[in-house]
Amino acid sequence: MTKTARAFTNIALIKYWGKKNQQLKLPWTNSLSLTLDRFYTDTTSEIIDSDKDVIYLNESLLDEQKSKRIVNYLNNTRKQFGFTEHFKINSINHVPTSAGFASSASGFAALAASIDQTMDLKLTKTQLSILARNGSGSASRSIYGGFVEWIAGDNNENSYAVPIDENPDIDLEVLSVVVNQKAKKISSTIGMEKSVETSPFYPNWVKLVSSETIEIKEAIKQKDIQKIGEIAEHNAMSMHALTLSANPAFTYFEPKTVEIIHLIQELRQKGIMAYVTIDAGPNVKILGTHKSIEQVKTYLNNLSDVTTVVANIGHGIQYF
Ligand code: 2P0
Repeated sequence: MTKTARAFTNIALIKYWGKKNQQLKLPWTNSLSLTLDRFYTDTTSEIIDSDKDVIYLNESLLDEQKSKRIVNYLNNTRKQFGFTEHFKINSINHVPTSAGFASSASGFAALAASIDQTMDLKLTKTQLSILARNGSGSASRSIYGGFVEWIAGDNNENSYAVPIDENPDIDLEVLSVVVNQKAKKISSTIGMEKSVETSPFYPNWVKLVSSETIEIKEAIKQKDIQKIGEIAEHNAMSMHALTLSANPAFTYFEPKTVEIIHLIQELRQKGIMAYVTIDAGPNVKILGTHKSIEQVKTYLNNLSDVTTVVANIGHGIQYF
């Protein structure tokens, strides 16, 4: 029986923004995320009698161009583990583009888990995190549920995620606010490369991440949602400052993104506890309690052209 591997996506509270090794996807800094329950990828892999992999995404066969990244990944995995089998991969993304999340985190985490299962590699969670990272950096964190830290490391064996608290008893929700579903002009891979190479603030970012990671871990331990939100918002804004200070400068923000940032600042003045975090795109994620997120939603309903989806804390890798 072919088992399905399910991985959930995650939102970084301390962002991963810059690699010191492109091939292995070794980051310059640690990062820390929250796994979410609403968005996930289900993947199966079957061994086929062929010298080519066949990849289906959402039930459509991918052409050579579109399957290139996955086939390269499978080639590297075959080389690394010393097997020669090829696969029919079936991957269903329950990460609607309408929710404004990238699917590479859940996608590569589910693929790594599925290959481990099919080839009976018996990888530990740490080894699985490394294998997921080789596909996409943020995927290393989707092996675990709850709060997860990716330890930067400096080689392929010591760069992996560790769980901070997989089942936190905390009233924290994430509201995803979609302002634009178009594909971004500058991929995160290119965006982080430009930031590392040209932003004069990059060395400061490395220092900032190291202190904010310590602070947010303490806030998580204390279940201090206000502190978690303050740190996450500041960290996200600092990441976007790297794009604005790159040369040439660029930004993922659109007018609506800025409008929502201002709205959340105003709502805080009114006593509503909500904070923003933004990835490599224009969509905004809002952190708050169940009550404050309900309040934020009523204000956002007055804005035109935005859709919202609420997520709670999600699990690590599952098989069924
Ligand atoms: C993160 N992002 O920590 C950061 C914050 C986007 C902004 O990880 O090049 O798809 O495949 O390792 O993981 C998105 O980048 O990049 C990302 P690659 P990835 O979630």
